[in-house]
Amino acid sequence: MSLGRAMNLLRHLVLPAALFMGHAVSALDNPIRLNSVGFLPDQPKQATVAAAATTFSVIRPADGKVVFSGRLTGPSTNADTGESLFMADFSPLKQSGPFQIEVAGVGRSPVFVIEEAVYGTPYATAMRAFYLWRCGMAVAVTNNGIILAHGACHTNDAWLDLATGNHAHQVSTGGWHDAGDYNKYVVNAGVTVGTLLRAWEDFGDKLEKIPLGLPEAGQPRPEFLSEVKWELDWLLTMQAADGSVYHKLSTEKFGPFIRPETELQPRYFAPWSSESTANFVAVLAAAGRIYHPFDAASADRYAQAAAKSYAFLCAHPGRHPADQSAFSTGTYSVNDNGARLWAAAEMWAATGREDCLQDCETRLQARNARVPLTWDYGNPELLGEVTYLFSQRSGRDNTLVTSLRSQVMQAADTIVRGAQGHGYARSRTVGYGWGFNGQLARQAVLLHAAHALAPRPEYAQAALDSLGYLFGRNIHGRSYVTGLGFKPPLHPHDRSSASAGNTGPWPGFLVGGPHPTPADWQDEQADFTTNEIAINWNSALVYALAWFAQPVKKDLTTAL
Ligand code: 9MR
Ligand code: ZN
Repeated sequence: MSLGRAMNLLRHLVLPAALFMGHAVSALDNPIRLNSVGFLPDQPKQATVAAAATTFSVIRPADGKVVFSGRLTGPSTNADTGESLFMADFSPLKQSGPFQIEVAGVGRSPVFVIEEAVYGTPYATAMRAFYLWRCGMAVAVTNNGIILAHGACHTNDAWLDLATGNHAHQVSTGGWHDAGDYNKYVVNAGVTVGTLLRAWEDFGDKLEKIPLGLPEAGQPRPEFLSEVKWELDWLLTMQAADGSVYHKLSTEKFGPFIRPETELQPRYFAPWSSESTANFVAVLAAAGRIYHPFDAASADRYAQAAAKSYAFLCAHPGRHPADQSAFSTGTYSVNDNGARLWAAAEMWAATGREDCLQDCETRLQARNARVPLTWDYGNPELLGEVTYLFSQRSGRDNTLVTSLRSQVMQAADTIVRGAQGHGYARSRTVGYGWGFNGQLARQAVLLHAAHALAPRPEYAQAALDSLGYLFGRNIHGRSYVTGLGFKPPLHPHDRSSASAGNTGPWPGFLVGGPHPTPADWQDEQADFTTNEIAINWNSALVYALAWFAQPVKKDLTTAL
């Protein structure tokens, strides 16, 4: 076994047990747990109360005036947390403003807001997190009067020694840091860019009206697409001359918690892999199509690069993992089936090529058009399935389309049912594992696809309930997104913010979340298994928030 694999196994097996033994939920946590970001006026509204009581009221924090009162229902035992929980339903309250829930003898909930535009700022903040992740350039924003910044980093990326055996340098600056570490991994870049481009396709008209405060603001290209372009342009540099795509670009070992611009260890390309090549094809083909109206020159570059790597992929039909034995950094070594399906779907949607359609449909048939209930970088096929399903191109196999459509609806119904009766309305279709906060948010892609086929309020509500869980309706009674909601993480596993002096955590980053049990999360920097941040999880959060985001009155750019 390689050192890299052994290290990863060790991270998996030893650390969770050692870190979490005896961890208990703090008695200081608020027993009234709800989406502390807030609610849309017309959506159902519930809070969970982890204390015995019979009635509740909703009050205005400013003067304590009661605006709604009701009876708690329950208790019922929540299967996955084992808690006895009561529910407060205040759906009829539609008036805008900040509110709190008061339960006599228990206390008051965090302040939350009911407002049409309640998701505008969280969306922009989560999207702006990608800007703060940018590698290869100096970044700076002012947030609540505090400057969040880093210098131009990793400007010497990178060495080919570990990919080709030759001591040679090839320029591969740019892109986003992957997570709490500063490395760059194509597979994870793929699912991240794919999820973000899906958000743009589904919600772009609306997103264009929400400023992000990026340096590219004011250019003809929408800011959202400028941010994603930073990653796409780096991806182009990961393509080898033959069309294969290097698996990652990384230091040999995870580096220390220092400023990115002071990390001067040599960084290396890893050898190519079929999964990174397929991810590359999928996102660059999609980008070629999506960027064309806004930036034809970039779009053409993306389309050409995708076609070249697709040809390589077709000529190498077997799984080809990258040899990462020289590294102990993240592996992202996964089966390439899902990525190949996605690549074929995007190539067809972008070009209409018959061979790509056939490739895509053969792969869809092979999996009986099944759609995954939960997914991440290891199984991105849903992105291809959604592209195939909603493409306006002719020529598709009607039986396959019908079958895919019904599978999307069935899967969405399963997700909805999975949340029913759960004490925090968290769908039981998502377990508790590394990064599963991201998987919970990412179900919004499937729910939205089902909603687009046959609108049901339950689909939107399931996505809102997942956001509710992430923003505080959970066993910790806390937000899992830095800088947003009630008692958000203060010590995420994040080298950029942790080494930035006393800025505190940078806002808009979703942490991986509890596992192996719902309670096993600690707000500690060392706990990378539950409290790290990562681009793939944030892309899922951005997607879910983008669905419900409306432009806010306060222009975010004024804070920058
Ligand atoms: O998100 C990844 C998770 O699914 C894996 O179980 C884990 C261990 O291999 O790695 C996670 O990804 C990390 C990556 O390897 C390196 N950058 C930080 C990522 C988030 O923790
Ligand atoms: Zn960097």
